[in-house]
Amino acid sequence: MLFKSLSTLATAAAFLAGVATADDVPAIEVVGNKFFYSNNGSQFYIKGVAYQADTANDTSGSTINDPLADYDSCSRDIPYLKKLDTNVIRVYAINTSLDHSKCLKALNDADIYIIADLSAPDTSINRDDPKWTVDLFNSYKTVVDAFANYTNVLGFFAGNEVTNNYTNTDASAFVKAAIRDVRQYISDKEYRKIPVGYSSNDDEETRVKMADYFACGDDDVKADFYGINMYEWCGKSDYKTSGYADRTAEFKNLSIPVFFSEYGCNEVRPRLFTEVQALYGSNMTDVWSGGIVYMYFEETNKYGLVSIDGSDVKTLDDFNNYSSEINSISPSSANTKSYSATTSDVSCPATGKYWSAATSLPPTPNGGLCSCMDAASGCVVSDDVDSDDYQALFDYVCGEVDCSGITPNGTSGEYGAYSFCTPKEQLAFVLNLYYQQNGASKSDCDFSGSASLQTATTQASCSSALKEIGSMGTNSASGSVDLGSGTESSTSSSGSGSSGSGKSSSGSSSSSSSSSSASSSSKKSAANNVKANLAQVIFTSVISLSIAAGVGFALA
Ligand SMILES: *[C@@H]1O[C@H](CO)[C@@H](O)[C@H](O)[C@H]1NC(C)=O
Ligand SMILES: *[C@@H]1O[C@H](CO)[C@@H](O)[C@H](O)[C@H]1NC(C)=O
Ligand SMILES: *[C@@H]1O[C@H](CO)[C@@H](O)[C@H](O)[C@H]1NC(C)=O
Ligand SMILES: *[C@@H]1O[C@H](CO)[C@@H](O)[C@H](O)[C@H]1NC(C)=O
Ligand SMILES: *[C@@H]1O[C@H](CO)[C@@H](O)[C@H](O)[C@H]1NC(C)=O
Ligand SMILES: *[C@@H]1O[C@H](CO)[C@@H](O)[C@H](O)[C@H]1NC(C)=O
Ligand SMILES: *[C@@H]1O[C@H](CO)[C@@H](O)[C@H](O)[C@H]1NC(C)=O
Ligand SMILES: *[C@@H]1O[C@H](CO)[C@@H](O)[C@H](O)[C@H]1NC(C)=O
Ligand SMILES: CC(=O)N[C@H]1CO[C@H](CO)[C@@H](O)[C@@H]1O
Repeated sequence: MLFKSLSTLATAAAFLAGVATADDVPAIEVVGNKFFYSNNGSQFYIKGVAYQADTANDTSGSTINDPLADYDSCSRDIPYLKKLDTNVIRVYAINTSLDHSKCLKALNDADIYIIADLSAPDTSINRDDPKWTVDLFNSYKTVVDAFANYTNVLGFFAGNEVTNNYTNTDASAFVKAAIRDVRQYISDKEYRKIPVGYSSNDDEETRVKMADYFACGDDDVKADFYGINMYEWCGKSDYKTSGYADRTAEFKNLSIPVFFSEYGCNEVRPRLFTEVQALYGSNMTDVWSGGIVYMYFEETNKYGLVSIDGSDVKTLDDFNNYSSEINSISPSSANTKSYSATTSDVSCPATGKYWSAATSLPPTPNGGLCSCMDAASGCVVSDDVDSDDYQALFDYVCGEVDCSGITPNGTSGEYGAYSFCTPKEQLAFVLNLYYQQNGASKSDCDFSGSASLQTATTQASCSSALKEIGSMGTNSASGSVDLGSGTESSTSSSGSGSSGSGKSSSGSSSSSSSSSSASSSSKKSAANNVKANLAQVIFTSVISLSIAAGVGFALA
């Protein structure tokens, strides 16, 4: 008993310290283009099942049916997942205000890992209007925070099928920025080095270029892994006819792990899952790290392995067929002790008709900078304007002034310095620009009552960044000033005319701790943006200087 309580104590202590305990499965790590168990260096193949009910219903504004927040359900299903030798489940949307500890622990005890999507229906990058914003980054951070302590979290997807054909490849620049920033966040928080990747669709024209795009570049911008949702093998196909042979040839140069982030064509039912022998056989295992069958739950789209009726689980033909296939594989196994990566880094895809995402990525969202700008604006949107009416204001004002400062462009690689701010903050920026350019009289800040004057203030910690960015918002701040951690409004937005006159705090030596929290990598990318935008800045400045009498902001 003494022995037991000692070990319980040790476990409790380790738990409190956020350290892996003996009961925790070993973390999975990436070396070259493969996954490995961190404890013994054995290769890890994903034998996965997509596990989330009602994803088809997940439209914006709907409630997330969180598969890891309901212990009754996950504990009901784990024995069935084990019958399929499942070692990974993929979950698509998490509600971070719910508790996931019981399901994560139960999955850990069953040696099942999780790959979680960071986005959710209301919080994702929109391919038709892509942005990488402070709000979105914050919501991705909360998913990372909720899962980071669990060693059975294999990784995160920073997006699923965002770019889906050659008409919207620019959206991939924003997803790649999300990967860069989430990886940096994991490092800044001193979490375990949890891999962050992307899950793509399988579009003929973009699939190779997209994989290369996510895998290319410096270590601090590359994805840790790449998934492709693969539905090419239907019914009784084979390695060549299905397209798998061609895909394997196309992906063999990737220097990061690649796997099927969904698979299982259901054009012929019941599904036979004969592709399992190919995927885990020697034709493919040098290139691919396994796959995730779509999906556990039977729904109207007829992709289920089981149907659920309350606490009853009924296995379907697909379950039995997949079970016999997955339980009969024995893929070859590499080991980190003898493995050395054979693939060198791919180069970024050339741009052309079918690929137009810039390699210059959007800046790291920085809420502190937005607050600085907001407070420094003399004209802002009135508080009583409904956010539904913001677009009409943008449409009007951006017809009058140059809105580059709030506009991101993933094709040209030019991103306004305030393109990650909230719509309200962005309105302050453009309304103020209009106000300044038209002579800064009260009537230039009205817009039928939608805009109002405020006393512009610039805190000491803001002034050099605002100066660098310039009145048009088209340059970017170097990382040399501490603008806070990037969480919402970390600098007190002394917004509405707080007594202390225009240039208020400039003198006060409060110069908030200069320990630059801006990471070296974001510094580097900020510096790159400065270069990328310089030509545009010069150009814009020439035009705008003649219009804007002086500097639009209250610069200290
Ligand atoms: C993770 O571990 C850290 C360090 O012990 C702790 O502060 C934090 O609350 C834990 N987070 C979760 C979500 O359990
Ligand atoms: C390595 O560790 C994993 C996890 O404990 C285990 O499943 C696997 O069998 C081990 N590999 C070898 C070769 O012992
Ligand atoms: C999701 O949609 C399907 C089909 O439209 C419907 O049967 C099901 O009840 C919906 N589930 C939820 C949770 O709304
Ligand atoms: C998340 O859970 C909370 C608490 O149950 C609930 O109020 C909220 O609506 C949920 N959000 C989503 C998007 O499902
Ligand atoms: C590309 O995808 C969008 C969004 O799904 C779709 O509306 C459009 O028709 C597609 N275009 C082509 C050329 O496939
Ligand atoms: C893979 O790399 C080799 C050697 O650099 C090259 O010849 C080949 O074209 C590449 N294949 C693909 C699909 O990019
Ligand atoms: C491996 O490739 C060969 C040559 O294309 C093919 O004949 C064989 O069926 C493939 N093996 C599997 C398991 O698909
Ligand atoms: C983005 O830049 C490209 C290339 O410079 C240009 O053709 C395109 O119109 C711009 N897009 C927007 C939305 O401004
Ligand atoms: C390959 C295989 O296992 N096929 C089976 C799939 O399920 C159907 C229906 O149960 C069986 O008839 C097949 O033999």
